[in-house]
Amino acid sequence: MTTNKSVLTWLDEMQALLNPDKVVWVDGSEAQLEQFRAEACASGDLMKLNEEKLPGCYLHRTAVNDVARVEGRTFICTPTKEEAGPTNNWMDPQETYKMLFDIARGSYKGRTMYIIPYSMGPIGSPLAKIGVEVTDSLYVVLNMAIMTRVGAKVWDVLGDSTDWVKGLHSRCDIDEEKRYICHFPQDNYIISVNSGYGGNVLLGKKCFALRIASYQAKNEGWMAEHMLILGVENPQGEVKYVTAAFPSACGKTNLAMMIPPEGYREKGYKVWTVGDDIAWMRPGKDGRLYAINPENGFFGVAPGTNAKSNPNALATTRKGTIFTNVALNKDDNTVWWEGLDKNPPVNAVEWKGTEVNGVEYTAAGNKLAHPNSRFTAPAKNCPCVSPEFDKGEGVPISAIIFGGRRQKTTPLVYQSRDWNHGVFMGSVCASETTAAATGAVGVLRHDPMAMKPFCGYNMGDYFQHWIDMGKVLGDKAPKIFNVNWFRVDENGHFIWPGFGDNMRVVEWILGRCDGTADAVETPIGFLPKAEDINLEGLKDFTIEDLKGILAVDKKEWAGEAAEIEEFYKTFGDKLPAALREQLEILKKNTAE
Ligand code: GTP
Ligand code: SPV
Ligand code: MN
Repeated sequence: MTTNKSVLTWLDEMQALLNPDKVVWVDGSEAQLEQFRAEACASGDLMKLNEEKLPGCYLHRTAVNDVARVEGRTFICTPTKEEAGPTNNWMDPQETYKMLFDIARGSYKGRTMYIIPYSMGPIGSPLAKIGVEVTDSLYVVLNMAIMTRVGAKVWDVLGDSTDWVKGLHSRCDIDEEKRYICHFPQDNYIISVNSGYGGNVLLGKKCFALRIASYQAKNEGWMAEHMLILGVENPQGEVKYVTAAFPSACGKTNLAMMIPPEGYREKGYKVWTVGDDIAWMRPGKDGRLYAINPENGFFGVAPGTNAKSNPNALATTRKGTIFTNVALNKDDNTVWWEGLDKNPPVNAVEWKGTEVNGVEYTAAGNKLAHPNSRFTAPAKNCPCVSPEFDKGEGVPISAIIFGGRRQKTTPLVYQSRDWNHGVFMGSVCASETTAAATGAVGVLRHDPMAMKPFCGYNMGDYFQHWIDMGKVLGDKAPKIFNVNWFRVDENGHFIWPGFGDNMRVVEWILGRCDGTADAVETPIGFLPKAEDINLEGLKDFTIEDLKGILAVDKKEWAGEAAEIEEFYKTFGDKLPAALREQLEILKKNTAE
């Protein structure tokens, strides 16, 4: 398959360490993948779903103790603790290699070692990068074949180069106590043991495309971000692109595939999906910032996805998709999850594998699907996938949007005064935690740029890198915004309708970018006046409701500023002076 010496040497080491019964090179061909699917079904790793209703689709159940990313067991292993910074768990690289190799030693005995060559980004794109993952899991192989570009072509592009990322995954015994997801940014090395869940084991995704890549990006002058990429086509046929960074399970896939409200569609507005989770961005020849999606599929949250909230995502999952930890409808061998429709199947198998009467089971308050159950679907299935999806040079970005789940305080949308203020806005993002990671749900925590779990180096240096990129981009830099779809009323209900109606906010954002939309200056930045957001066709939502979620409460923001001051202390001298200045401005603007 390859004669690359650095690859072959490492694979020899892996084979000696892991002691597999068999070694299989994944070539990416449909014939080989079909054989893998058959084997995975025979072993019970996958279950084939209804071929008529869901052609080429499968169901997988993880171990009950292995259903989400494990942030507490995720480590950045750099020579010094300072390089990993205050937002990461750190361990010493040499000690950690030893510990992990001891855990993995002999763990492929009786199993097959699959070798997966993959490209993050269109193969051969100047923005793409290559990784090699070894795994003992066919589920991982089949998911990687959807999520990345896998196959023999990758070896051709790699040639003799040593510029590739090593990834060792071993399921071992799925032992929680010995579960580790470790990154060695200086060595381009990832090791993941004792898990079989998505973000912990599909090493091209969070481990490479964010943790390792963010470190590479800082050194090489580009950006690796937890962002969707969306194209909005106006009635004149011009397409403008925005990226948006929201924490896990806070709406990236939904915004990336939204269907604009009827009034917009009638006028000729269209939305194109370039990416739903990760953006790699680099200044182009014209000085603007260009983004590619390094992935080739979507690993999306199933619960809440339905024909109304996200019809494009639902359509994307109707063929060639692997479902993880959703419920099985035994009547017709299809899948179900909370929020798909109001009819849970009577003859159901809940996500852990127990047969239940779904109607009674859910009525008693149980969930048939795990809250972090997911679909892995090919991007090419998506009805609104961008024609630019495979273009290696990427798309030019007009606006960068930050956001998160905030029940109060943060308005529906606001714009930064300039780049550095925008970086400040990203750095102080806080959001209520979700089921995408293990641990309590609904706890407000700081999640700068939605990168808290994903930045592979000191977050203080990451902030400085953002400031520096602003200097490189100058007046060609994207405009920066913050949104919050999640303000709630006194009964805890979301006030803003969200989903497709988020187009109304995106329209204002694009209007700000080309100078056609109005705004007022407030202590926290530029906000639309209520009249500046188009509410035409919206039912049960009045301009008074809008005013409520556009309100900026000076007292609340003074409290926020005090809280940010505490948060910023954790970065010590690594906090860029430019951000300290921004905090002083917020304090001054919100003082009585
Ligand atoms: P990751 O894949 O974990 O990175 O998540 P994500 O950011 O792509 O989140 P996703 O779009 O899958 O949405 C997660 C949850 O938020 C789903 O249950 C959605 O139904 C819900 N959600 C998404 N957009 C909105 C919105 O505009 N309003 C409200 N109220 N909920 C939303
Ligand atoms: C997230 O948690 O942000 C995801 C899913 O996109 S995972 O691949 O598990 O990280
Ligand atoms: Mn994500």
